[in-house]
Amino acid sequence: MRKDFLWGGATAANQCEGGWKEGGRGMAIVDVIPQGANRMPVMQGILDYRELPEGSCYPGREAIDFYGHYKEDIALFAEMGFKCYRFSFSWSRIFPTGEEMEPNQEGLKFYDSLVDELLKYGIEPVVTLCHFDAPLGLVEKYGSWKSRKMAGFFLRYCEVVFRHFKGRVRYWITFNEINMLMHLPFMGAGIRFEEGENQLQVKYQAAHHELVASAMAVKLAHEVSPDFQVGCMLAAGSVYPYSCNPADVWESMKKDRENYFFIDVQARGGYPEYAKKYLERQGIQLEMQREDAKILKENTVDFLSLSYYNSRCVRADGQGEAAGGNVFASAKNPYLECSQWGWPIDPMGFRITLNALYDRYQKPLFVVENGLGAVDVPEADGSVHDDCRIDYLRAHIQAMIAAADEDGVDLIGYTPWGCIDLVSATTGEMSKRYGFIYVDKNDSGEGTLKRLRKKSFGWYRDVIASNGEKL
Ligand code: BGP
Repeated sequence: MRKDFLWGGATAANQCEGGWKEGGRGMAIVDVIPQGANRMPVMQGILDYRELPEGSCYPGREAIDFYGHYKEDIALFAEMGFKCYRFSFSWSRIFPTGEEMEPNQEGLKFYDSLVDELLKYGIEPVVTLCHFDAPLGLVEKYGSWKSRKMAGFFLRYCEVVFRHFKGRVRYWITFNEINMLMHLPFMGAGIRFEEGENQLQVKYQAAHHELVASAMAVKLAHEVSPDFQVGCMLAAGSVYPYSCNPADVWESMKKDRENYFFIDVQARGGYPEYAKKYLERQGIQLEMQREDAKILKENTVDFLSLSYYNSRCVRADGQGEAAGGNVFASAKNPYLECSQWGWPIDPMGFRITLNALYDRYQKPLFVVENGLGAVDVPEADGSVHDDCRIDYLRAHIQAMIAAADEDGVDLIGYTPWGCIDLVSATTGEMSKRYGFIYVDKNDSGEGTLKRLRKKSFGWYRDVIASNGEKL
């Protein structure tokens, strides 16, 4: 691996920060996403959070209280030797309702302190501007990304943080897993559907707004500092044909394109022909402004970031078993084992995905999420033996190193997801743990929030120290 490879870890404000009422923070999308059976319909935008029963539990509000523990947590990251740390700013901590003309100074102060703490240890901050997040005020008043106005509010927020953190933060990611908008539109983008609304139309219109906003953010970033590196972010995972039947192969290509669409716009600078034809066939007409095509064309991203948890699989006949636990519809791949949450485990697919993305875009890749969600139970002495996580990460790191060293994929860094246990995005559980650091909190919200080093903690420290040679 290259000597300056950025080993680190990743979290996001919506799932770890908590402190929902601290420091003048405004309400955010995550604050109204409940735990339990209502979670999925709310995230899908088909159940209105204002209709939830009283007493619903909202795990993101406190999360693991990174807000109150960040110094302790960053010290642990430093102990593992992190070269970088990916996290997100909470937009509503900086613009509480989204509409203020001036930022909330207390919010900026919090991130000043967080960023300075990282820099103190020589850890490079990698900031996601919008990780399943937006001020609830903008959701309520404008319908979030349904409205073009959202781009203006987003840009105001970008302008403030770009100028404020210039010289301290270099890597920026615009929208986390931008393609998640198609699957969990409320969680991803604050979209709630009205009765009878054409959902596909709404989603693609919102996507257009985000894509234009992302390109405008790239433009602004480069104006503020030529040093800034701005990336897009894809929930990646190549789609395999279930068989060599050409119908399956064609289906897999179409499925891949549903995801590539976003990155084709962000990295290549315009709507691809297949997407224009698809939208036309679906009867979708997007409202675009005259300058949009130019903005998209002239402001492509500097790098591409991605999450990879698993590959996907598709059958043209739609028959057979579905892969469990997956927000992306996928057929069950008979060659793969699955995690406790039913997500397929496919390290080879990681190498395939990295190669496919690099072949297609020829831009540096940054792996900003990967990992295994699993149950961990601390022993009486406080040790946590998470060997299955080590096995998962070892195999994936090997595949990633092969992609870099044998295939020549240009890789910037690797930040496994949930380097410290945090709230699961899809399930809202604490028990779906990804961390090298255990956090004492259960699914009912009880626990001391105490942090413990898992076995993987020492293992990953050695991986980093040997630049991936000691696995
Ligand atoms: C990605 C998100 C993360 C994260 C991860 C794991 O989709 O970007 O926010 O949560 O998946 O998913 P989960 O938490 O559902 O296990």
